[in-house]
Amino acid sequence: MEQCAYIGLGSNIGDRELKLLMAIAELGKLPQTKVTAVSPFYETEPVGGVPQDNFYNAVVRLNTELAPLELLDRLKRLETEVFHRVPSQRWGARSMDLDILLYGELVFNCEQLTIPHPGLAERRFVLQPLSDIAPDLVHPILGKRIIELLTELASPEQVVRI
Ligand code: PH2
Ligand code: MG
Ligand code: MG
Repeated sequence: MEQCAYIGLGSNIGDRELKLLMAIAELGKLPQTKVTAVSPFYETEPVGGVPQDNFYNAVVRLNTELAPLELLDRLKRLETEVFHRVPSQRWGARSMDLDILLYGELVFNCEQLTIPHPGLAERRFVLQPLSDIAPDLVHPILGKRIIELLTELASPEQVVRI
């Protein structure tokens, strides 16, 4: 069955804007998947305490028939095969990070994958672009709209629309 999934994109190595554009094109090439919305791009302060360059972040909405773990496998393959991502420190710099943020109203947890993404509600670099394309979407665990989560967020991290 076709589902609506939201993917977080992030890059802080190389030509970050080009990488986001390439990632969106690659997502559009996935089988049984269509890109149905793309957020603006943001330059964002790195979160997590590791000194590193600013990220570019964005969020994409997909309509997909891929099951969550199939989608995860496809995203991991894009990260390594197209963007040559190498294993790095947790929270460290990355050529491309593709995270499943939400998948319909699914609440799911296994060793490799947690949906909704556990950091979603605390990260301005996710909530800001997500609220640009889906302000009224309700978080399936917290029961709040994305725009509310963004408004309530206390964290001072800088996100600047480019
Ligand atoms: N991703 C991380 C850690 N910190 N900070 C920003 N600004 N943007 C990210 O995409 C990001 C991060 C781990 O995935
Ligand atoms: Mg991530
Ligand atoms: Mg990731």
